[in-house]
Amino acid sequence: MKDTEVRKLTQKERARQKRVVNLIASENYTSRDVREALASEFTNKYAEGYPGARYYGGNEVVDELERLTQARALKLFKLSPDEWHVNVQPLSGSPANLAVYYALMAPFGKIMGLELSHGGHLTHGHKVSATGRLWTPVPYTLDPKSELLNYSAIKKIARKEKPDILVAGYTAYPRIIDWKKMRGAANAGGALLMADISHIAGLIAGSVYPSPFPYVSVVTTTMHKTLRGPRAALIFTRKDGTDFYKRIDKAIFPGLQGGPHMNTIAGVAVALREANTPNFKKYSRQVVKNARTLANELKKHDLRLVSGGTDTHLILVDTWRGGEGIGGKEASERLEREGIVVNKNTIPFDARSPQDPSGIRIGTAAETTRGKKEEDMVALAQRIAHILS
Ligand code: DSN
Repeated sequence: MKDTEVRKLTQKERARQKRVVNLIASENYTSRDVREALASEFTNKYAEGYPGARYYGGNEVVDELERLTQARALKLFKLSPDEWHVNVQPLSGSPANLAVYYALMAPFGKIMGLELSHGGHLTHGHKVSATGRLWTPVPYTLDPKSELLNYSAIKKIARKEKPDILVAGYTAYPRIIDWKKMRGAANAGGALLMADISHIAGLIAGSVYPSPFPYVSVVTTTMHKTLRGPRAALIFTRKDGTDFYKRIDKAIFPGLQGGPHMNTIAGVAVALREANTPNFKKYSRQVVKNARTLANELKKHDLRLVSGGTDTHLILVDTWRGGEGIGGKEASERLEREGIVVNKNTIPFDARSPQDPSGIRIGTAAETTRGKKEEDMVALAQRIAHILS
């Protein structure tokens, strides 16, 4: 690279990434092939529209690329093109969720999502997000005792509030979601069920987490967390006789986005192929094994985990313990000083602020990509406990 300033920063960031232990639950390391696709000539091409229906010339190759990416996305999740459509153009997870709401709900329609501080997402109808201002949020919470989803309570709210869309799939929920029960809750309220599997998509692809596809109408996911792809998102829509998938395509373009980032879509295609291999299945199994080991070891060191443990890549640690411990901000800063990067995070029913919440969120996807195994998790738990004590 001739630009010495940017080259130096790139080198600095590469060195930082190599130096630290990365336990950010939503990050991962892409392969060299994914990065090669991101830096390819596809970045030069404008391709507003969809394959076979573009607004610029010279799109014969990107048409092939987009169709290939769609086919790979459906194949990865074992979906038939007769039953499911996939849009591979969303720039990231938030625009993908926005597009679904924009396509399928009238203004001020109701979005029923898990409260952000309980593990939901801004775009599941939080009031500081456009999704909570343009539509009406109907939040649900976790059970205060078990810190798990309470399906009968969710069903009750759905029955009473009759949301347009019920969102399942979270950013800080370490447990299995019972998709069938969520379907039951959606049915009780006459709602469309949407799964946002951004965090768990790689685990679903690797067959270590139950698939929502048999139960839902729409699935959104980012590519860059457990799926180990570039920063991008996908929207899957069931072809159930409605025109929902056509409406979602229109919401992405021309509704909300312009030209798709074709170089990113090339990276998505590469990542989807990588995820459809026995090696990736092995990787996903190891991600969960590592998280379980880390969780069990942290508990041995007397740390309190929200919900008591994990079924996924993700662990939520209550560092505050009602005032006996330290806040999440201090905990994450202490860890970072020692080369362990996590994020501070609210815990369910958190009495503290999101800027200095009661916990930290830990994930094993990135370090598992780097080859870490259970024995490394044992040592890591010891270090974390020592730093936090
Ligand atoms: N940034 C994502 C996460 O960390 O879970 C949510 O948008």
